[in-house]
Amino acid sequence: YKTREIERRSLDVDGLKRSFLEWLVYSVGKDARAATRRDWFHTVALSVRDRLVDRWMDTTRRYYQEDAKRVYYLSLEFLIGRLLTNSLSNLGIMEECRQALDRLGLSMDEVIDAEPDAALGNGGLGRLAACFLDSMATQALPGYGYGIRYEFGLFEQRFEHGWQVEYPEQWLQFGNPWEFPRPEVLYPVQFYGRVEEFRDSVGEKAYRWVDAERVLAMAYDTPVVGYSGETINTLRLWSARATRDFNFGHFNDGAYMKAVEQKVLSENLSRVLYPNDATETGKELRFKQEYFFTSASLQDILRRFLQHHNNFDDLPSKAAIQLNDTHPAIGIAEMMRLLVDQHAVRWDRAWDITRATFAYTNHTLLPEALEAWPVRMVERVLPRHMQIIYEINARFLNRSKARAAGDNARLARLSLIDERGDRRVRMGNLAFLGSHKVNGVSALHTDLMKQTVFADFHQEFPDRITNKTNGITPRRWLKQANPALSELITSRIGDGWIHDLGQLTSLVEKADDVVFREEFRRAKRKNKKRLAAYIARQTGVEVQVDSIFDVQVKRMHEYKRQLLNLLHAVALYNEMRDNPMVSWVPVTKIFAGKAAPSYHMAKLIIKLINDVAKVVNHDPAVHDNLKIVYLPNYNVTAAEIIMPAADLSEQISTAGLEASGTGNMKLALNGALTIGTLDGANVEIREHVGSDNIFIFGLTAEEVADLKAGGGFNPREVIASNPSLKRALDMISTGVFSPEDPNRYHPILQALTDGGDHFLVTADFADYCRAQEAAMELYRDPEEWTRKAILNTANMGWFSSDRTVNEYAQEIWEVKPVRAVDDG
Ligand code: 26V
Repeated sequence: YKTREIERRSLDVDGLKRSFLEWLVYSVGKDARAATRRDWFHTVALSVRDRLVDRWMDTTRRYYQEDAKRVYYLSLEFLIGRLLTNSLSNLGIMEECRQALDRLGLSMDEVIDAEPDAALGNGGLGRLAACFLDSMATQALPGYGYGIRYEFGLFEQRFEHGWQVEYPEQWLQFGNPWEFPRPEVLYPVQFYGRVEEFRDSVGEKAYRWVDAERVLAMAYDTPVVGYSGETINTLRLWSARATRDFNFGHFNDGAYMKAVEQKVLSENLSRVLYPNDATETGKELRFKQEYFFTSASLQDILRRFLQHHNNFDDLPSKAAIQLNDTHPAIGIAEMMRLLVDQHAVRWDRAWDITRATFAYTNHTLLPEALEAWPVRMVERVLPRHMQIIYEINARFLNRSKARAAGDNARLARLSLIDERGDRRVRMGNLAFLGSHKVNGVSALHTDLMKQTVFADFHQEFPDRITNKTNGITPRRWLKQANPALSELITSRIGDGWIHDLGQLTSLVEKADDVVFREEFRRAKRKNKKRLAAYIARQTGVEVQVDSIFDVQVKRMHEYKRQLLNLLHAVALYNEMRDNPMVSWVPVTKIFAGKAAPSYHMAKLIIKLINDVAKVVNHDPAVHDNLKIVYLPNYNVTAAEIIMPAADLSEQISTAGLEASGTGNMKLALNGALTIGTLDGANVEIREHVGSDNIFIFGLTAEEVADLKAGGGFNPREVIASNPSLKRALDMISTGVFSPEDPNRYHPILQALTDGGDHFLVTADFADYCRAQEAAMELYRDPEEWTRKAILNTANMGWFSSDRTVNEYAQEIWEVKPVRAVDDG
């Protein structure tokens, strides 16, 4: 037993090798000859997991013993990706593991590649949550992630004849070696039923939620390894289980089959991640998912708090609950219910405690993305919560300044209930009112929050809105994804940047060092070769490593304007054909990203990109100077190959519509130059990297707002006055790219003309082409391009999620690091 214990902890090559062999045989149940790559992945993951457990339990004990204030990050999404490289790298045993596998005749890269990508999120919002977990653990902050253990992550995207087709993403099919099921951590969550009024022991009115259906939430814990492995935090994901009522009891007349059906239905709660559809509002299952994980998390948080306390006065000084968007905003009402109904706290006191505990992050201003649940549904699914929401609303509106001023229009805007049409609960207003701090995710976005969606609330509570510009973890997005550049950086400035990314500024002077530039280019080239091989494998298209890798990778959405990029590609294609004697800078346009399954326009744009790619890539007239590829199934794993290989980063959303962006940060950190609008965090990226080292174009957010307010924009005039734009659009509309179905793209042309070009693609086209030409011109001068690329990497340190999380910790959560006591 003793030897085994030591074996499980040893971090050297021999110890690793021995524990691989032991795990393979005794837990995976295979011998080395029969083992598949997947078996080896499970073997290695389980061995690595052994080496986390002691420190994980140490961390948990440390927090418990110090009764430390904890942060609870409630998020419907955690876009984690793979964990093997992450764990090895943060534990510092990457090389040891590689050698141990080598001695067994195995390739580490193949083992790494056998891990499925945990895609429990849609895009930026979910990936931000994952970066924050990494940064909290790295900085010894007592942070817990709470979410849902979806059986199916974000759908797998394939192309069939150029059209997006969705397949289920079965990441758990072969088991998940990183998680620990906790069948004893189980909470009931109720739905439906009705509310009874009664008199409590002192004769006051009180309420009881009765006749409700019950589902159980069961915990699965995943360790979150901070850099150096000193702190290991917990991600707790909830899975729906039917209550025992379904399993026992007496059955007759087919009631048995009904009961089993009911069991299956209640377990559907954690079945699948919603793919950010345009049609989510009104989807009862989605609302139930939100309440399911929020209620279980709050019950767990209160249980942990009550281990040390016997009343709730100190809750705000022991727990900070961060709402990642409004998805867990029902938690405000749930906390009130738990305090008032279950723990007999008086309303006013409960409200003060709730507000002091919660904070809310807003991630979008797009009106169609703001959650507003029909009152009719909320009162049916959560009748007691609907009452509580009415009570919060009545008390707030009674005291508000607007009432004093008799401004009824303003009162209607402040209300938690949207009374226009079918009545709806505005979850953003609920989250705002129930929180002591509300933050935006970039400076521009936070300003716009104050001016638009939350203008009235901002007047009412002028100190509540604060900015916390997003960040990304340098461990995954530089150290792990880009070993070539990481090693180069470390060779010059040491490895302190890994936990203190601001140290990259020491590279500023290296931009003028020819040798460093040469090595920087060599690292980029290596990454481009790796991406070129990936592209060939995934799409069959051969791309030139010497071409500009012009990258736009993100969810497909009209406001992100992939269409603008594509129109430039068509215009460039025409120019190349018109002027075959010019020595063109070769360009590879790389697209990747999923469209929501019901977002028809987005799917049509994907098809158009694939159609244009087919024509361009096979046209000998462009002499391979232009290639267009759309990589299928963009996910974290693909991003780790793409980000390090990019030369040009497309961040071209209509100004005012992208809250922050985080892909922009990953690309710039890896030495891509940005071509972008002054939107989201691009504004701050320009401030940090310098306006000479970024290609900015297009209307500003203010100009966009003025243009819309004035109603003065006619896309047809813009098109008529720009021959290259007109020609590109004519080609699309006459079926040059879709001869078998010439009218296929009329909805797109319609949207750009009669539709009013809502996202100002035509309005920004000319300036975008100008910026693209500037980029191509600069690329002719490798020294100058590299100098600017280095200055990007060197000045992106501020965008580490360590900085972001620190700002939250100090200004919103008031939590401090809890480090291991140095017993040396
Ligand atoms: C959701 C929906 C759902 C309905 C249809 C239209 C639509 C459009 C956008 C969204 C996104 C909701 C929230 C979100 O994911 N925001 C993203 O958050 C990132 C992290 O803060 C940020 O970098 C992105 O700019 C922002 O879009």
